[in-house]
Amino acid sequence: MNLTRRLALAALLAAPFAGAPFATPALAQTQITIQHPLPLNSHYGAGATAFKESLERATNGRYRVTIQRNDNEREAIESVQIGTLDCNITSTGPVGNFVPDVRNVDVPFLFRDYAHARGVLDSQIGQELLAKFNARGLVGVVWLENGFRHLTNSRREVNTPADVRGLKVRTMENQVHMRAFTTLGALPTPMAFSELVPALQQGTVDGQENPIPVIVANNLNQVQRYLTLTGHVYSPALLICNPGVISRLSAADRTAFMEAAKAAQKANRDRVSADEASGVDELRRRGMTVVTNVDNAAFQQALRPGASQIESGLDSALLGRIRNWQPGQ
Ligand code: EAX
Repeated sequence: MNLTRRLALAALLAAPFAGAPFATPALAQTQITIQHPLPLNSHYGAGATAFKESLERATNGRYRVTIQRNDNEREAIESVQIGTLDCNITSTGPVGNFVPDVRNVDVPFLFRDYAHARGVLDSQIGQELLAKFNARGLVGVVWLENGFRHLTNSRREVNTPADVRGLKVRTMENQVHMRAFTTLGALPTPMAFSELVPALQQGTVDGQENPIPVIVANNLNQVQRYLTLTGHVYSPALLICNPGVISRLSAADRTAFMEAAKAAQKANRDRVSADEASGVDELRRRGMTVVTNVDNAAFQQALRPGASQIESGLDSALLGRIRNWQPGQ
């Protein structure tokens, strides 16, 4: 090889470093993916977004959070459990199939109002329930909120428990809820949220039950005509993660992670409160017939004959603690 060619080759080999400062290795970045079943513009999306912004800011971008929609909560929990998904936000509906103790918070009319529900879940009682996830290959990171569930259907106005009789009602895959609707004389049909709208469109079911934020965010008014504000169940939600996500955190990053979880809880609950304040009027505006002055005591009375069945296998002492909980406890 002649001198010219050797000099050209040497110049070529030196070029990448010539004048270029030694490229500092890009700071290692950890990806965390969170799935949830609703539109980003929803009470779950608000929580996920707050988590993302808080953690990315607190770690100067060393953590990057990706938010995805997956409207099959049970499948998402399974993915978190086997480790193919980092975290998900879900209502407690399907969670009792993974962490049986969680079924205790799904009992109809267990929580008096939002203050009672939030107070209990933020108390020692809530922490004890979160600790139950560890033995099941999951981490219950923080309690979030879905809201008080109300009944919708497209067959008739529901004013009293007797009006529920004979309705085919989609429920979550939750034994406690299914037993409650059976007690009311309905025909409970459990299915994942991902199957709900097609089932309503095809008439496979007449109705469903969900909190106002879910009904509004998913435009269920397009497939349901009547809304009855039964408030029959308070539906908690959760941020659940794979244990590996948590165990890989340094002490400092774990603090940032938990602060992000609290930010998610605040944003989520604030959005539920906002949707509760405006959602019923919005659904009326969209054309739903809304029954507001519901005799909740009549629905509680109608469920009493089934109470032992509904609460079968649950923790009666825990249910008593929840019912008797007062602020400051
Ligand atoms: O968590 O499945 C349901 O009805 C849930 O309320 C919904 O997925 C939000």
